[in-house]
Amino acid sequence: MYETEPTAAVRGEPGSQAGAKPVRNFIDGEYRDSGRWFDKRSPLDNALIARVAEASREDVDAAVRAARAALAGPWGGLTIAQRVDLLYAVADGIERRFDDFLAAEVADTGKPVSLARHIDIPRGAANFKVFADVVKNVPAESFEMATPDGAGALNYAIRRPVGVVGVICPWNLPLLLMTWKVGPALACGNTVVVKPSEETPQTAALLGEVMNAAGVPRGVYNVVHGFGPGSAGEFVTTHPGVNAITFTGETRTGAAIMKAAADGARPVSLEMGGKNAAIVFADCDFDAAIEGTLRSCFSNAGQVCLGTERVYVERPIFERFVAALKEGAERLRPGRPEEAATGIGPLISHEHRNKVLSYYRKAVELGATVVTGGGVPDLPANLREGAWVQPTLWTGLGDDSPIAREEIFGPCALVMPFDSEAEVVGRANANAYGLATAIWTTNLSRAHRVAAAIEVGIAWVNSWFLRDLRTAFGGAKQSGIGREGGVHSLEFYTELKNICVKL
Ligand code: NAD
Ligand code: 6OD
Repeated sequence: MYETEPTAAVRGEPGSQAGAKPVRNFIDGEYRDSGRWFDKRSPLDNALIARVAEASREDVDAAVRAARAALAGPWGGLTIAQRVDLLYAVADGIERRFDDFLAAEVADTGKPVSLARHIDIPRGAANFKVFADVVKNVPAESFEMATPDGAGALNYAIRRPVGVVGVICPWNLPLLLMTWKVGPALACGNTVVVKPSEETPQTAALLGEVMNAAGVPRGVYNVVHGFGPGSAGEFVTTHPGVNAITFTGETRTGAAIMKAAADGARPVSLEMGGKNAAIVFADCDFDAAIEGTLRSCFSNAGQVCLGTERVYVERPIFERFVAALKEGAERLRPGRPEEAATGIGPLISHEHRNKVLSYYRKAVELGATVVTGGGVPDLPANLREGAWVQPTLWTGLGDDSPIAREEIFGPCALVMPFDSEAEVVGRANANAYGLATAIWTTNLSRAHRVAAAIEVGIAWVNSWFLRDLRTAFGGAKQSGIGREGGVHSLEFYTELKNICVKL
């Protein structure tokens, strides 16, 4: 096994180094340096690719003040139609600079170009258009009311922005997940201070150029780089000028953010971890279930919150299913993002690889059968310094093992047999998380029954990660608080005000 020092983004001295691109904070419509810089290394080969300006408490304060000024000024004065036009211009700007966003996202994550081209960047643009359409088209409620004098009263509701929204983002789908929150926040008339993951600073920074080119007023979109505790993440979430916080990331981090938000009783929307189960019944379309399960286990090197890490397979097809999964996993070639044959990229960092490999070791210690993988792939010399792991499948462990209970967030899954519908529903639900599930069956009644019984926010039947952005998205149990998507985003990003008029 290849060993190296952890090389997640680390703090460094101010300044820039040869070959490393400077990535700056974007505050009040301008790119700004700061007194501290940290390194961003490529997950592919550990090369230093960027030096990132770490925002100080003062920088975050400047960003929040700019966001408040924009609310009170040019942004707050726009009509919905004017805001909608600007958000369409932002989406068009992302599409015009598609290749720049693609290059930045692939450089930061090492993910295959084919994946980022089809998912990350198009969704970055779509997130602005969809929520512009939502605010344009969704009415608010009204109630006519009888009164004793017979004249009556009319109640009607209007929506107002919540104010400055802090947006704290993870590294796995950086542009997609950031715009999934910034799109609706701006559509509703808020301003934002975004804290991208320290691992993936580039696309959030680049979006500042698009905002300026589209004519979005200064201060509406701000980006502050840095880490969590003692850094920009904490400075944003504890800032009293931030009115609401929307977060995507680990459950433990979400809990820390919730505590910070308690000061000032500020609302939070939390999209957090998962330990998602796929449930494969013997009557499934076998090939479709294999294709979908391979995607849900291994897309983005398993770094998708909705991804499958527990696969329950009905016993009559268990051996055949495991064999077909193994064959599919072994077809996934690790390689450079731009190569057409590349089927899987690296993990985001050596720090994350150390975590994933610790589970690979633990599975063996616990007595798992390693069906395939379990280590680090053999790679050409120019990639050996990267954060690579093999796609891995295990059998032979039960639901009580940490491999079945804890989120690993790597390209791996434990495959387990089951004998009845009631049994598998109980086992899938016996987990602290409740984000997503994928159910594979041709029995329509069973599909509806099981989808209703599984304790998750999102259940797919005979598909996975098929998204209609008008639908509710979020997690049950420890996977999240609140729902975003379509009109549900309006619940978080606006204050609904009732006006009662006595006639
Ligand atoms: P993370 O929680 O480590 O970090 C997320 C963000 O929070 C980063 O920007 C980080 O700098 C910041 N942060 C960390 N500590 C903080 C603190 N105390 N205060 C303020 N900010 C802080 O998550 P990650 O490793 O970047 O992402 C992977 C995790 O995200 C996985 O658990 C995955 O399941 C989850 N995720 C969930 C969803 C969802 O929709 N439910 C989507 C994507 C990822
Ligand atoms: O598709 C989305 O809107 C979304 N929030 C996906 C989350 C994926 C998690 O990694």
